[in-house]
Amino acid sequence: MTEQSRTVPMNRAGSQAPYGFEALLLDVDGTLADTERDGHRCAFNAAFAEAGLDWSWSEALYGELLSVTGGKERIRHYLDRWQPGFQAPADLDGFIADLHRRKTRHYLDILSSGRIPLRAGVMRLLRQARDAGVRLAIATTTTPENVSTLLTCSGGPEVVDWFEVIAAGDVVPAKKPAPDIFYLVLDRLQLPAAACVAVEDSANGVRAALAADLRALLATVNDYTRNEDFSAAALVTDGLGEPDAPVRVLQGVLEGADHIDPAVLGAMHRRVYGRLR
Ligand code: XBP
Ligand code: MG
Repeated sequence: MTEQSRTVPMNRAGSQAPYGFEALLLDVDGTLADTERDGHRCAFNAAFAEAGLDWSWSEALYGELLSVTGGKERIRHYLDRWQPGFQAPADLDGFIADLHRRKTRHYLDILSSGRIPLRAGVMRLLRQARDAGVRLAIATTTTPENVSTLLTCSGGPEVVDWFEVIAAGDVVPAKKPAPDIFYLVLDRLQLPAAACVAVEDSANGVRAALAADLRALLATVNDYTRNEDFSAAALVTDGLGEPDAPVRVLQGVLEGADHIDPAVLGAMHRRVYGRLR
């Protein structure tokens, strides 16, 4: 089965819309795990060194480069903006693709070392959603193999199959903030946006989700994204939290809860759509 869509047995509960929504659509980088600073950034730098290039993306510079989604697109943006004098080879696309293949190899090594844990609450929420019969899907800009390796190495070998759809990377013509990847997931799930909840970590991701009319949208910010514009998200927190580690609410309401679970997401969904969709 390709990465874009998987058919797995109905969730354990086998029920539909247990909390008023049928599917949970999750972003990967920055949402499931803080992969950018110590993962992707280090892999890019290792690829540059391996290719004999004296480029090195600092944490600060990488924070600026994250405004461009997609690793290949990010390299091209870096060349245009920060290396205007670079003598690019005639086949620039091929040069960038080769650098990105090298980067992905280094990134998979980093993931396989287990150095990038899932964010607090992610496994709990996935289990709770799955047990409640909420369908799970991924909508990400990153390379498909990065997703399965992160889920396997940081979640467990069984976690990949919890996702009915994994839509990732170049499977769509336009990456976030374009809505394409979310449209692909909704199409594979055969669901309207109003039947779903989405979770993102960046302004690009929020824009992409909202452009796909996924208005029941939680943003869980991180160090790279906390100063971005999340005003259009239904709920903004500093993460998913845990029962013994309350989240901080940056926008919206938790109605007495102190961490994100399917009931909180269902309440957010009801606030957005009302009881009747
Ligand atoms: C984040 C991205 C990705 C990663 C790098 O994806 O924009 O491009 O930064 O991964 P998302 P690749 O937040 O949508 O999960 O180099 O494989 O693109
Ligand atoms: Mg992200």
